[in-house]
Amino acid sequence: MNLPDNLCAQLAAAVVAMKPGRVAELARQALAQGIPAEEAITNGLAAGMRRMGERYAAKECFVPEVLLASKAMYAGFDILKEHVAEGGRSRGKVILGVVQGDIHDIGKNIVKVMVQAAGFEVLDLGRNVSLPDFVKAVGTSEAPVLGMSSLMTTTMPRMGKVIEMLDKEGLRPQVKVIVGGAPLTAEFARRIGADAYAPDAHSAVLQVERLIRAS
Ligand code: B1M
Repeated sequence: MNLPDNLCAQLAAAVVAMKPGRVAELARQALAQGIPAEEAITNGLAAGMRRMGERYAAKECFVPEVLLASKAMYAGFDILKEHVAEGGRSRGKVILGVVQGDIHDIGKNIVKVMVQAAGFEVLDLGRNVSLPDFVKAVGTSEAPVLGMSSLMTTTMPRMGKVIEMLDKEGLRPQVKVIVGGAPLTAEFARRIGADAYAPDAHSAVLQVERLIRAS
């Protein structure tokens, strides 16, 4: 049996079981065994939340259980995020936020930690961010990359609206836009005029690196 994989599977199972104490204990065990924090977050915590999403979609659980699972997820995340390898000197600034009407920020918070770990400075606007606030942040921060997250089919079109607003304000040439979130696809990102799409936190880092190189 591959022990690190097994520990990640146990972490995912403890998230699904909604057990914060067990998640915290397993997170510490993972670190003690030398499993990289990034791996425990991606293959353990995020995998557990993905599984919870499938259970919710199949009506095997309901909102209170999902909330308890996310509480358990954060019990591990708070421990592991302190151990994500630091990237050293800032390689550039990235604005991140979840679009207006959407409060799903677990994925965005994971992306944030991974992007910071890769050495980028993150200006985190939080969740339910109004469209003008994204535009204002681009104008005032002069960050070369804007990242938007959305978890709902009802809120994802707002990413396209932000891009249109950036265009209208003459700010589009100065910023590359990356989008992500479970319901998105590369095709959707292309259609709304984004410069990049990432299906997970690891590819988000690779895409941000590519965008910064191109800016
Ligand atoms: Co809600 N929810 N939820 N929810 N929730 C979904 C999204 C849903 C698909 C569930 C379902 O019906 N099957 C559904 C949306 C349907 C649709 O699309 N229209 C839904 C709904 C309907 C709702 C409510 C409306 C429910 C209600 O009140 N009736 C309500 C909405 C409130 C609002 O936003 N206005 C609601 C509430 C909640 C909770 C509060 C209970 C909780 C959120 C807690 C929080 O985030 N603080 C919650 C949760 C947890 C979920 C599910 C179950 C799980 C989401 C999650 O955390 N995934 C979700 C089901 C699902 O997604 N299948 C669901 C784990 C996370 C690690 O993955 O966020 O995908 P994810 O992030 C990944 C990648 O997508 C990517 O990297 C991340 C890490 O690998 N990524 C990026 C994300 N952002 C990125 C940005 C990037 C790049 C990559 O670049 C910038």
